[in-house]
Amino acid sequence: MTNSNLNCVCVFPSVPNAFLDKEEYYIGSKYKKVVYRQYTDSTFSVPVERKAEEEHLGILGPQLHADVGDKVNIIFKNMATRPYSIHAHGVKTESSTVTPTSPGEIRTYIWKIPERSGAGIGDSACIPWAYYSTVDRVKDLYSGLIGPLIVCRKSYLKVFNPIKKPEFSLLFLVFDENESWYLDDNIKTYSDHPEKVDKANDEFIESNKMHAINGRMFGNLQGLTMHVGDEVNWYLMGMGNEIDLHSVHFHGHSFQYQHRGIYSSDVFDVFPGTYQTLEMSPRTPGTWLLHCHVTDHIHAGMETTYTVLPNAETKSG
Ligand SMILES: [Cu+2]
Repeated sequence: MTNSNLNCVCVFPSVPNAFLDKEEYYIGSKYKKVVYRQYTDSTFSVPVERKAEEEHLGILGPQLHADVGDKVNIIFKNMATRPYSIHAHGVKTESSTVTPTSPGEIRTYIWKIPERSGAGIGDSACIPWAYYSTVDRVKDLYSGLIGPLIVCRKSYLKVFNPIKKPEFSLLFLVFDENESWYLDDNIKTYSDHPEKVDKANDEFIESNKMHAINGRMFGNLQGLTMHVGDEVNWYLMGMGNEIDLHSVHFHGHSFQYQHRGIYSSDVFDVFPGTYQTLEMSPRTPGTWLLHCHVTDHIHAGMETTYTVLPNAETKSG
């Protein structure tokens, strides 16, 4: 374990930029999205309140967990205004097509978790996949429908619970709001002069590319809080376009990852459609920068912080 970045000076851009400013007619920093959210039962009357350890998920749906060999029933109600679905990368379904669910409709999606979806010999015990909507994979994703599915080795949960590791899922994705189903809504709601918007204008298009971690930018992703002594799993998820080549850099701590061997680093590259578990043992209390290392993406806001609190032992010692 190395702490080579302990002395980094971390500077956030102090001037707002093209992505956040509304100027004369841009949309600004806030967009209407559609999201996956959990309910207490199939009446869909009471939403499950997010706990502190889930706050970091931001725009993501809930962290779903399954073991290899499990059959997962997802009861899905579409409360949005256009057809959507839910399907996970890496799972087996009975049909080769995923049936869309119309607004107001309830449908059960069944996911089987085959051996091949679990960790390989050289992998961490739990590995992330993504679930998303497949009615229009591109537009549904950019509209906001995505979440993490964590697949663990068979019986891993039984063996290791109740010693639960803190788990943080991070999606590095430039949300291209030009591709969202809600672009017209957003122009109408948030632009100060919707009538002046030219959707083909290059600067307008650029202003809608939101360089986000879990849908949040410029240090606004909250809830990445852990303690000295924790064994933390970070689940990195990559999605998107050719712009979505992200070098995920943690200040303050290195992590370990497995790929036919165990490696230590503090940077890990994610590409669209790739997922990776990083294991970290935080030892140094503080608030640390966590960001994409691509210069353009730093300027555009793909950065946040994580906080390591001292544990009781450290405090008394
Ligand atoms: Cu990046």
